[in-house]
Amino acid sequence: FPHPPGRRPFAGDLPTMLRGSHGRPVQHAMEVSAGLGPIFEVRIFGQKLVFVRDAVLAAELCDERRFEKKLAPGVRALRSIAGDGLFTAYSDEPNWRLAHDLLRPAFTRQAMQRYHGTMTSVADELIGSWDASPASMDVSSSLTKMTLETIGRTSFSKDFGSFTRPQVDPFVDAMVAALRRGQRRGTLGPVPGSKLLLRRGQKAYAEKQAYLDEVVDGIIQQRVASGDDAQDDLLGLMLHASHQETGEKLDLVNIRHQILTFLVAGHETTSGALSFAMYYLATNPEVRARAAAETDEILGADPDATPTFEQVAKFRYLRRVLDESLRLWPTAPGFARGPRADTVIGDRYRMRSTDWCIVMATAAHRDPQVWGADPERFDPDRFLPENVRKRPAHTYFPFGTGERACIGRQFALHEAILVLARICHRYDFVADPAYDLKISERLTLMPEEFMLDFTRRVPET
Ligand code: MNH
Repeated sequence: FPHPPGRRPFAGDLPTMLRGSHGRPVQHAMEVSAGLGPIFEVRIFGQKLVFVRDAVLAAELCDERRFEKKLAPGVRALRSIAGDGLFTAYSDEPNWRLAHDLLRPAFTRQAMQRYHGTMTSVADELIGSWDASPASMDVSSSLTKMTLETIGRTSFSKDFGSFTRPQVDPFVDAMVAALRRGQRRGTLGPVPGSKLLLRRGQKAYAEKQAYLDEVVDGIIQQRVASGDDAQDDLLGLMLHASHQETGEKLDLVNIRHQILTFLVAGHETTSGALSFAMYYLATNPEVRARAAAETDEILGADPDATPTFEQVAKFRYLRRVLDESLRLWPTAPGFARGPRADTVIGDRYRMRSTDWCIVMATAAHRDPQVWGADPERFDPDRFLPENVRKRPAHTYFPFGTGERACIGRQFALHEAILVLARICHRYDFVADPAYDLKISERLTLMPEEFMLDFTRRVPET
């Protein structure tokens, strides 16, 4: 496969991938691979990574009969935190199927109805914090507080006090540190001597890990001790549901892995998606006006109105804004796929059953073959039903694909639309023209240093 110029003996493409990357491997890879065609490879000390940029090739890799999810190094590195939890489980690990079958009821439309009240009150706390200090708010960090509270409270009855306490909960600190460590391990993995490099900070990390486990085990024990055996949230299902056919239940270590999985997978991806949507709303006055008009139409004249459960599904324009934001910046920027048996992709590239490649959603979502001559342009109307129908299947995958696709998709969409509606109904906000979109990477993509002033608006009805 083509590779970026400047390959060296031993280190391979590592110098190219590091130089000028500034801790932003995805954005850097987009740049260095721009001219390399549909598929390219990067060699790092003998380890070969293959990336797919092309939408048609990506669609082929989504064929579940021929391909399945594999764990990219960055995901494998998370197994020290999340073990065989849903996201980090190997496709053939028995606990994946068991947990998937047991936990699916937590993500039905009926379940969303149960979470709606909690989601609403967390959104109220966010709005309260912006009402109280409307100038120069850091959008991504506010939204990250909100999504963490939502997943914590709806799924495990855990309140992190993000909006009510001045200090960040130590659990959140420990989780962020553990993730950073995981990412470092993922990147340094193939580098000779990485074990030595990683030994630094090993002890502090082990302490953080132990603390995370302790808090989560505390959450589990508290529920067990309460005698509450309802199965109406994730934790209840994890503890008390048994498999319809086999009667099997999740064990306590796996439940700990699942809780950490949901806390990690369930908040930064959603807050990133919301933050990008806020960025595009704040920089496109006509989009913002249409969004605000839609909220006035559905919510009416009362600026405190909160969408009901049924109303959330009615914000079709806001949904398109979110879809289009996730097209340009899929906050989970890629996923790994490999063949179930030796095969050929794109009619010419041989893949063995042990091979795998990373589908670069950031690149495939901008492929002109699918998205037209101006794929960089933000245009929510690309997601009008008549336009969606014209596109080939499996060319838009912000939530992954197949049976390992995101289990939390409906949850994320319900929460995101609910809060976007409240924000667009209540405030006007304009980005500082001097702000250039800057994106940080920590497994997920997130706008950085993105500040907005919020002005109260009067709904027009
Ligand atoms: Mn989520 C898997 C993106 C919100 C829980 N998620 C995935 C995958 C993508 C993804 C992509 C597939 C990864 C892969 O193939 O390796 N997730 C998102 C995005 C958002 C999101 C873009 C928000 C926007 N995810 C959420 C929320 C939750 C969640 C919210 C929990 C409430 N996601 C998961 C879990 C998996 C997953 C769990 C693993 C599913 C599996 O493999 O069975």
